[in-house]
Amino acid sequence: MTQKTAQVDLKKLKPYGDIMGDGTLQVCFTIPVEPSPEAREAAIQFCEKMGLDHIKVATMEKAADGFSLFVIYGNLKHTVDFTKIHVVKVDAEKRSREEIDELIKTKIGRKLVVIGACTGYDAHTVGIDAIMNMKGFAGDYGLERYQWIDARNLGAQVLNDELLKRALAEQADAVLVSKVVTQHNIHMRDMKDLMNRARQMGLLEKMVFVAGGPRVTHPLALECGFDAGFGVGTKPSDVASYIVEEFLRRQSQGVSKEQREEAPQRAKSKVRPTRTKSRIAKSGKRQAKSKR
Ligand code: B12
Repeated sequence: MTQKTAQVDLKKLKPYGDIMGDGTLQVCFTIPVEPSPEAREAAIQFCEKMGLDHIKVATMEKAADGFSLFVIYGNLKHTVDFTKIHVVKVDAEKRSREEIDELIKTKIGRKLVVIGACTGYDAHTVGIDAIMNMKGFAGDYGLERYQWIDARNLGAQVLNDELLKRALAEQADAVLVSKVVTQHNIHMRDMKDLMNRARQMGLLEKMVFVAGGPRVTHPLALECGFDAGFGVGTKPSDVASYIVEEFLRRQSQGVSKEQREEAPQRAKSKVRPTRTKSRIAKSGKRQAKSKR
């Protein structure tokens, strides 16, 4: 694999199957007709329209009455210029639980209070539990396991107002919000509402706001006014790494509220900048919080 990597044309990147540049990929889909030679031909035509050639139908099976499932291999004609890709992403060095605990202990000297909930009428607790509860997710311990994080998981169906009042009362350093249900964009409405309330309560300066869920992305979270967003496959240590780094960033550099509020607009712009430095870190001075 190492030798093949050396031959990669990053300006004309293609999926890899067997030979560099072959563009081989697998697609799987269902069409709402019974399996038949006509259904197979329809599936091939879909693949041609997707830009595949050398199409091989590996599987055509009845998925249910009136439905056929296909697994198809083909070679993609299209290429992507990898050198021109710019992604707005969470900017934090990935650290282990032990490293994060050590960082908080030595650089902050007190436990970070992290409060989290699945908000609104969303009853999906599994995502926020995966991040916060002791046992964690995919072999990565949850925030409750961190010695220097005081993790408080409020569970599901917590209203925005309630979450923010608790965060204020408990002097939270970070607020974690889980949104799973996205029907009619309810997740975005709820997320924006929470951040508007947080702004009105003067909490933007005081707390790091993080959103997560299967349909949440970092740019979407920025658009809704959050500091960061995490999606599918997130591990607790990803979140802890970000929170501690962001906290330290604010402590050392500070940032003005105005600059911070203007930042989400940038995520909407057509040319999305690569965030080699944090959006927040680049902003001006912010007073480090001193409490407890
Ligand atoms: C389990 C489940 C339920 C359970 C929830 C039980 C519980 N205690 O959580 C029950 C049965 C209650 C349920 C109910 C409903 N559900 Co449901 N449910 C699911 C299911 C099968 C699994 C979700 C899950 O647990 N995933 C596992 C976790 C670990 O993954 P995750 O949430 O993505 O979390 C990870 C990341 O996203 C991220 N993350 C998540 N939150 C956060 C937060 C922060 C701060 C961070 C940093 C990261 C982070 O980290 C996690 C770990 O990597 C999904 C389908 C699916 N396969 O995904 C449907 C699904 C989510 N449900 C769905 C729906 C529609 C409903 C109902 C509306 C159905 C109905 N008509 O009644 C109700 C809604 C009830 C309500 N008021 O919310 C839809 C949502 C569609 C949409 N996009 O809006 C899905 C996708 C099913 C589908 N395909 O239609 N559901």
